[in-house]
Amino acid sequence: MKIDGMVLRELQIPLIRPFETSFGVTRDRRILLAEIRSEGLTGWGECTAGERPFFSGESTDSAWQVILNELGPMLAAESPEHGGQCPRIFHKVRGNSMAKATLENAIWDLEAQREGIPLAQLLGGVRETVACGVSLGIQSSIPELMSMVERELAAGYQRIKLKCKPGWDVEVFEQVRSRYPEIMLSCDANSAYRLRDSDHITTFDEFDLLMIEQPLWHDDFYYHSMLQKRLNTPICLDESIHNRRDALAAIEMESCKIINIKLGRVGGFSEAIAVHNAAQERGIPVWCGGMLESGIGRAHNIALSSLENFTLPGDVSASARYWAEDIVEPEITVTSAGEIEIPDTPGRGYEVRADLIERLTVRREDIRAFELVG
Ligand code: OSB
Ligand code: MG
Repeated sequence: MKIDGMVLRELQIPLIRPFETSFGVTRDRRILLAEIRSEGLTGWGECTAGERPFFSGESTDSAWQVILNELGPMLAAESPEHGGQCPRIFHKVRGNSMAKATLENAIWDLEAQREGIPLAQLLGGVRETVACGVSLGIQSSIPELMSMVERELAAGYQRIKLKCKPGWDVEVFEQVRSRYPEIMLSCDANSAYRLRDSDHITTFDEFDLLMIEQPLWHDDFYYHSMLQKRLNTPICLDESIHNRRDALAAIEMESCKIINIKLGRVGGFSEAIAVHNAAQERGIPVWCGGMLESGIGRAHNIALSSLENFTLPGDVSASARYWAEDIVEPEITVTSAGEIEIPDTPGRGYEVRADLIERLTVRREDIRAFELVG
């Protein structure tokens, strides 16, 4: 398709409440959006990099630089027909998967509109609804957390995930589990533990958790496989999985029994589908992770979650949990059964609010096709 223009923007949007993980607190998001125009249509992509390089090595600023100076010009030079061509177009750039996903996902978004089919269908999705869970950050007290759990269960969410770290774990699990013996409960350490904590982590088994997400190092498979041997609770890997090969290695080594797929972390829809398929063929369930996205990233997560092997509730939840006003309409809502209906209209299925995006934009730059070196 002929690309008529590409724009990169940074939006600054406060979260309605701070989100705390083992690696830090996020209060205000700095979100990059790519807008790719072709033949009267506009595809949108959202960058899921954090403000600081604490979840992965990428940040809002690194992605801005890599998109403008490297990936954007490569894409402009190729004018791909399909989102699936993007990994080849970008292959010279190592890493920077969240920057790559920003552009690749915008191309898929555009392609679905051009074909006049829902993005979920273009991806090969088969589901009509997404099962939704929530990820609850570390709170200043257990009673505060308990009231959040109560509110989210009342709203219908099917699974509660508790962020944890040394000092915010067993006591918290004990209280939540004793009050709610039957709920689907999991935890996410974001790499907060070390191998010497293995005995401690095995005590999590008594809380009947659905999974323990990324307990050890962000880049590890081997020590997770050692830990998994000692645990009854399944380990789920998030940070460690960047592509299909990582998924295969983790499955082969028995480093995990469940995989969290995040579009940004794996570099976009193509690799997300490849990870999904590899896991499905080996009987490993997957679910869709979240990165505190605005409505555009959220719409893309919803479409991805329509694939068959997304059998566990994702961290895909309502816009109103994050934003006073979302940049898409309708905003994303969850039913009292804890589900999001996957749109059956062409493209991403949620309109962008151009006026609001303009108001929230703090920098904007045209992506240009430079003379490429090498
Ligand atoms: O590990 O899943 C994670 C947010 C930022 C960085 C990492 C993670 C998260 C979440 C939030 O858990 C999920 C959401 O978007 O609600
Ligand atoms: Mg995680």
